[in-house]
Amino acid sequence: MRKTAVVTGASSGIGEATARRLAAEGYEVVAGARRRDRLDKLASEVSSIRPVTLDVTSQESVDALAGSLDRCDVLINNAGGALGLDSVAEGRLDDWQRMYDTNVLGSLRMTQAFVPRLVDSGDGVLVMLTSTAGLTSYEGGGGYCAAKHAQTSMVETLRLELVGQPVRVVEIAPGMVKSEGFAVSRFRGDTAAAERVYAGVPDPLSSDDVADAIAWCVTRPAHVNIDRMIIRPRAQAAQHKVHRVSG
Ligand code: 8X3
Repeated sequence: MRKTAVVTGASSGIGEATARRLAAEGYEVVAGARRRDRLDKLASEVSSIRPVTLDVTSQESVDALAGSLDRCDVLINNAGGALGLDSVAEGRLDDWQRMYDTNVLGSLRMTQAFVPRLVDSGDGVLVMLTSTAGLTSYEGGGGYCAAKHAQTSMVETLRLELVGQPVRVVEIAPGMVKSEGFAVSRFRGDTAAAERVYAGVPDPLSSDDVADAIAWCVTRPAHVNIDRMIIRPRAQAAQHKVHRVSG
């Protein structure tokens, strides 16, 4: 029986790229997201991808998915994102709440629902998509950095708590990724503002670069746990140190 991977936020960006990549690695992939039309298109292109409507902010939705699956070998907690680039002093409470509910509590809901399946699989892998924003704070990053720091803490705690169980716990912390949607969502649809994030950066990471890193971690032998992978473009030496060329 083929191994099953569940990917959240699979309708675009890193989630979609990871669903495609794990399917290519031989997994049956359950691709979850709210935007069902996009998932259906993805599934029409890749036969081993099964689309499921999933809202990680809804306990009912998460429970319905967990109850419908016979097995889960790999869980990719990818759903989430950033909203706004406001200072802490001026940040909108509802943005913070939304970021916490998707990134942190969404990952928690999925983790709680799927850890028993991962244990049952005999070689489970849980991958948490955090960010370099989970390791370093930056101006305007307030709510997003706080949410990503919480996820980093959650994944560290989980690894301690699951030691002795047949489950690997992996954190992927990407830096600057030019993915469809991330910056556009952060700037509430302002595509010009989103483009400025990457202006002059020779080669930001792509979603495929991150999916490649995830696939490598997941496909290591069962006793090899990659605790955390920090992955940045060559042009980004640190959160604030980005090489840009003009023209
Ligand atoms: C995205 C990286 O630098 O925009 O997770 O926070 S950053």
